[in-house]
Amino acid sequence: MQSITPAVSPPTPHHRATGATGATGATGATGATHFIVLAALLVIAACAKNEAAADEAAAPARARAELKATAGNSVSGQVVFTAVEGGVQVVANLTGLTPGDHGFHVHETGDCSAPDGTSAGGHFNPAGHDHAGPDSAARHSGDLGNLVADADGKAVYERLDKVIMLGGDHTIVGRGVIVHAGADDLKSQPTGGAGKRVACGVIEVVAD
Ligand SMILES: [Cu+2]
Ligand SMILES: [Zn+2]
Repeated sequence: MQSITPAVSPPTPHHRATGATGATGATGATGATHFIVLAALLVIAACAKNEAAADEAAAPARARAELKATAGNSVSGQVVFTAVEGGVQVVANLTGLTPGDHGFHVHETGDCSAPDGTSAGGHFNPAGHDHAGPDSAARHSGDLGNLVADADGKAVYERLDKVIMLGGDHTIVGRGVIVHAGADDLKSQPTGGAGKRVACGVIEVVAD
């Protein structure tokens, strides 16, 4: 603050002198204005830098969800989310599925207490987009498409996703992961018509 005070005060005494000093006063005022604008920009830049640092500090490198079967089902497994260059690597391994496609999403609420998994709420959608496939430009953040189970009911899913985030306002940490009984058609609103929820898990940070 010491450096700002002298830059603002000098023009004042010059105004008391003859008419010729009007220009001097104006120049001094302009200089002071520039200085204040510059100082304000520096403060704004410093704040932005601090916010970015806070976001980085808050974003974990890895998160995981242990999926457990909802009532009447035997699906279980694990989903791991790892921060990588360009996005988040999603790797899921599930067993106990019926062969074929199964809708696979991050849901809004990390609550699997309801026997049918409905306590996890709807698809996580912080940007207010329509439901879509994982590669659509506009989609729910939680739209991860389908798991594909083989004849033995096992599914392995791997995807580098550029939408979901492990930190910041739109973090998926603390939210739910749901696997559905049927296929996500990637277009029906608001859930892709994927049917009942057969497994549910809560996304938690993995300690290093
Ligand atoms: Cu879902
Ligand atoms: Zn969706």
